[in-house]
Amino acid sequence: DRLKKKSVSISIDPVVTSVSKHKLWPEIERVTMEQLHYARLDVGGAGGWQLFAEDGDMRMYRREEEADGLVVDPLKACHVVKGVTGREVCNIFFSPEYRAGWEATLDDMTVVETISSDTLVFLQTHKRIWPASQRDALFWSHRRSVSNTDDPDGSDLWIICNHSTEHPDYPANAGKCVRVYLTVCLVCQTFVDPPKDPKNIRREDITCKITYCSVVNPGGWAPASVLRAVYKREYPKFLKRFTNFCIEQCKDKPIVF
Ligand code: 16C
Repeated sequence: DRLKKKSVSISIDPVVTSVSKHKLWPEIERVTMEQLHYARLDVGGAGGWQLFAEDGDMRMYRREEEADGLVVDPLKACHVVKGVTGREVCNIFFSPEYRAGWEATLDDMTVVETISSDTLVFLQTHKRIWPASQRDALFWSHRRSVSNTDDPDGSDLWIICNHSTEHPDYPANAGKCVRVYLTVCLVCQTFVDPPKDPKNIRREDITCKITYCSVVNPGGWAPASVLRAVYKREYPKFLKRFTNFCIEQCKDKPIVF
């Protein structure tokens, strides 16, 4: 038994060892697990969520909130997508190579640090909304799977958590952009119906349940009415475009569970 323990401790992936020593790691761990908990809470009841967009299986809720006079309305969305797994959807949301294919508000994206294969730091500039200044965002993005013992019908969960950070080489508000501050998470779970031997599962048997939560602080002045109008238009557009992109990307490829 002692020997067994020893072999476990020496087989730890060196990347995992180094990521857990990174100065951001305690924050990444904490925010990711908080966001997972928050995403799994129901939108009914005392949360005060109001439905603002609905299309097929997609539902989008928001709460009107302000911080220091700026609109920071939290958003929560649920969607059901057929033919893709949670792992595939999360992989597309996380991976830099797909971003330009679905992120319609993007002007530019750079990976400024690779903390691990599942943890990157992104600098993005977004399209300008007249009459406000252009915005940029600097955030870490973390991907992980979480075992899901409470739900015998579903598979493990996959989560991507994005959260604003700082970097000495990319100070906020130094150029023409105003920096936004964001906390975003995408949580996905795969269901197979009817249940089958894994090697016989086809894309039409799989369904992915998606929860997307977002809070974006605009970081500086932007008219509330313009912001809320942009929210109302851009979030449904994002979730439809993103999920259609996932279906297109995956359709002729082997299923990745
Ligand atoms: O979660 C999403 N994308 C991820 C990967 O890119 C990541 C990024 C979040 C970006 C958050 C918004 C940054 C400011 C956008 C400026 C809006 C441009 C609109 C242009 C319209 C012509 O987590 C998907 C994100 C979907 C974003 C929907 C739009 C959100 C509007 C938020 C408004 C923020 C303040 C803008 C102040 C002028």
